[in-house]
Amino acid sequence: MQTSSIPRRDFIAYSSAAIAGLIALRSSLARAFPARPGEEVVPWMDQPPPVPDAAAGDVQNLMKWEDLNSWLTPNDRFFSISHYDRPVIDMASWALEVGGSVARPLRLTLDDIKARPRREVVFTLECSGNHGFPWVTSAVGNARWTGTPLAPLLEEAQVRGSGREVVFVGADAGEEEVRKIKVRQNFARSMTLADAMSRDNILAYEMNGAPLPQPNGFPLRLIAPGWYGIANVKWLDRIEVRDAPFMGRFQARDYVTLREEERDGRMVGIETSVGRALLKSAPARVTRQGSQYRIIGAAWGAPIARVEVRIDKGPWMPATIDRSEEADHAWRIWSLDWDAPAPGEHQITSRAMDFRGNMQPAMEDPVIANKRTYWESNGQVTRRIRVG
Ligand SMILES: Nc1nc2c(c(=O)[nH]1)N[C@H]1C(S)=C(S)[C@@H](COP(=O)(O)O)O[C@H]1N2
Ligand SMILES: [Mo]
Repeated sequence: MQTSSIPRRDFIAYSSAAIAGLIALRSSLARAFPARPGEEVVPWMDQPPPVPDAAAGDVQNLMKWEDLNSWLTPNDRFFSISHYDRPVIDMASWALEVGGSVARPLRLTLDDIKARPRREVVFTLECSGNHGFPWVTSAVGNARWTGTPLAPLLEEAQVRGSGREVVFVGADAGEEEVRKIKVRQNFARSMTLADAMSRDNILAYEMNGAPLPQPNGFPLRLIAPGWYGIANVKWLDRIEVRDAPFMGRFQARDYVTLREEERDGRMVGIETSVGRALLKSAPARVTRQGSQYRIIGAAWGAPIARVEVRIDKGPWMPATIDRSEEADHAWRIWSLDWDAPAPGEHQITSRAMDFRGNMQPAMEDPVIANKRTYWESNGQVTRRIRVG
């Protein structure tokens, strides 16, 4: 599977390279992106509208897909989303607390956390609202996150037998109303104890080798690879083990998907909390070198086996997946050469397939068409472009 999907140009290079040279080639490919000297970027015709004023505080720094030219998203080009304030943490008094249903509560300064074992993970973080509104189509980015594994910390705190959920609490807060009662609440999200204990989870203090930027959660955030953005709590302040399910706003009242499903010929509305990431892809940019066009995109949300591209109403064509940079939870960059397209307007759609045989759903698929809320919009993305 792996071998048959190596792009042909790479395969030719591999077979003619000496073993020693192969290692050097690998590391040079590791910096590659499907770019050609002197190419120009052809902008999409269907540009997203600007972020509305009412959401401009929450959603910031959305990238322009046409600007995507690296596997890792630089920190200054990484989007940020916050639902309350964006707290500036006073490091003189900050410490992470681990408490609740634990036998040994912990209190750790940033230095304590940095002194613990270090682990890094490259993870593509997407907001589950991405493509849910016309103005948010690029709330996704790929970064190398560094921190300390979460599981040993929970083990040290000795979770009691009754503990079933782990709540991650941010320093940001706002006023919420529950049955006419107003209460100030911190941003918080939970996971089952088993999910929290996943070896993938880290408490991250670095992003792409720099201290975590303030908009992305300085000094510390949860990085939960394989989960939508919402689970990756920023400005982390407290980790609390609870005996009963957590029902906070961003767990149980918002970031909830309402979908109608057929049951014995009737439609039944089912609400689920947004959690694990879903298989997705999108065309990112079209480049041009004379009459040679190339479509480049990204695919993420699951281990990507295959990406196909459709131009107008034509056949689905396999894209070449760049395997030079691979990480379990990171997006794959793909490309398709498009030689001498006819002048005029064209539509470009991509669809991703994972190694389990799942396919990114079409927009008409009931799983998307019968979804009533905007979260988890992982339907196939179509972009429009003018040639010539
Ligand atoms: N404390 C806190 N963490 C948070 C949020 C928030 O509002 N407060 N927003 C979440 C959402 S909705 C997303 S999509 C991701 C975005 O991460 P980023 O801002 O680093 O891109 O952070 C998540 N973590
Ligand atoms: Mo989000």
